[in-house]
Amino acid sequence: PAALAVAAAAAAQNALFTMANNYDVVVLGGGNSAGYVAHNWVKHNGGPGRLAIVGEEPYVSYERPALSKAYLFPEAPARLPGFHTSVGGGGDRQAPEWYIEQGIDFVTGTKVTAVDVAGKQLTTAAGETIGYGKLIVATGARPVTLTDFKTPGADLQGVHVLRNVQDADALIAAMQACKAAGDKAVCVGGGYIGMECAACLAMNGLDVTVVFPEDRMMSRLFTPEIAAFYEMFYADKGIKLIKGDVVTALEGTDGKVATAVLKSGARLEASLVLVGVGARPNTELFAGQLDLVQGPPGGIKVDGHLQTSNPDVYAIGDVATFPLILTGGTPVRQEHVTCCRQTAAHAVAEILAPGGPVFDYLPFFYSRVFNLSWQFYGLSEGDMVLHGDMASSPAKFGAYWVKDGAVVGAFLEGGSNDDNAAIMKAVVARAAAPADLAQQGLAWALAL
Ligand code: NAD
Ligand code: ISD
Repeated sequence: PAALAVAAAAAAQNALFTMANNYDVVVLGGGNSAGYVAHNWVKHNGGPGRLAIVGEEPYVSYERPALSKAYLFPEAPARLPGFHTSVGGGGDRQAPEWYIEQGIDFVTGTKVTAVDVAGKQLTTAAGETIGYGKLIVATGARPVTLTDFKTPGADLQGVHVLRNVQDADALIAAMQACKAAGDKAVCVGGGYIGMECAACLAMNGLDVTVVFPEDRMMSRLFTPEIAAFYEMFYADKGIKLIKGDVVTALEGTDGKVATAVLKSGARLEASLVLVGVGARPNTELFAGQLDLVQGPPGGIKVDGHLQTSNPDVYAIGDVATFPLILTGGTPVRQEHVTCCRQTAAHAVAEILAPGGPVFDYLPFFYSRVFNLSWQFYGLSEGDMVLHGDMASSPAKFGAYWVKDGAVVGAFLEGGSNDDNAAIMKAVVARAAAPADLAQQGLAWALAL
């Protein structure tokens, strides 16, 4: 039934559009980035009838971050069409009708199975072809699964990943069944998905254990001091964290998961297993046609104009590996909604008025769980200086990273919009760090 509903949603929407067989600009992939291409196309008067978006998901673009947060809330959860792009970026809520009004064709539920870069043409699963003048690749990334790790039992029923609305709907159904049966849940991975979803599962009244190999949660970004605060908070909410361990097998009966077996030998009861062990960029359609980055961070290589090795093809969002000006051009991929918004804006500006400035990105990450909310800007390099009060309620504390006397990164929990803007400004300015930075704390950034 779920698959039928999805197909019906895509069919109903596609009935609104007539697809031409050639466009000036085609976006391949209908995710978060594609919505921001459309937003910027309209903003820069790209004109009607020139832009098409082709996506496999049955919905026009939406703000993906909602799926691991408000979509899973027990009370008043976010639902489409409430969070279509570009509500998160402060723009119009671009429901299907919006695209029609703007003269942008957005076909959903349509998988592109081949791209002929030399011939400037896409082929869909149904065998239709779409020609383009410029192509914007926005194919995103897909979750790494336990099947990728060849973990026995990875395909049992009850094992979930989270990337799209269908995944989230399946997770919600599993969450309700797990709760009704009085069963337990296990989250695999201590990164964004693992930690945001563990919080939501606990908010829904589930007994949750999170398992990850590192010595602390969110180890990509959190220092031991910062992680200790959030780990204590999770413990207070009844969430158990098993660090330094991995799931080596899942066992079940009648095809349904029942137990997670860990490398340490521990066995955890679980009828719901949520896997958040990273994502891989969707580059396969371009193998042998565009320069791809072999090895981490993977992705499609682009230059400072987001142009790939073929000048008529651009790449944006999670799939694009671009030079980070801040570090002298290190190739990076940033799986983050801010990057998808900014790369989309940059590619559209470049296509409509070539030869603009190069893309200069400031790494930014944020998360919201329970009543907590943090933001991070810049680089976590050099010496870390902690400030603020972790023990206050609500907690308000932060950290600066100081390199060669300048502040190159800043983290803040519990900041207001003004506070967050101030730490960002300090990082952008690479402001000189005073000797008493720890004592001055947030006040230092606010006074700049
Ligand atoms: P992640 O990289 O944030 O975290 C992956 C986690 O899985 C790490 O703790 C890693 O050590 C662990 N892991 C890897 N292999 C494992 C194994 N075999 N067993 C157990 N743990 C293992 O990736 P994610 O949480 O899957 O998120 C996917 C992408 O979506 C990320 O790029 C993330 O940035 C993005 N995302 C961002 C946000 C946000 O910015 N707030 C929220 C959700 C997702
Ligand atoms: O900010 C975020 C967030 O919460 C995500 O899930 O960025 C990611 C993107 O949706 C994927 O990179």
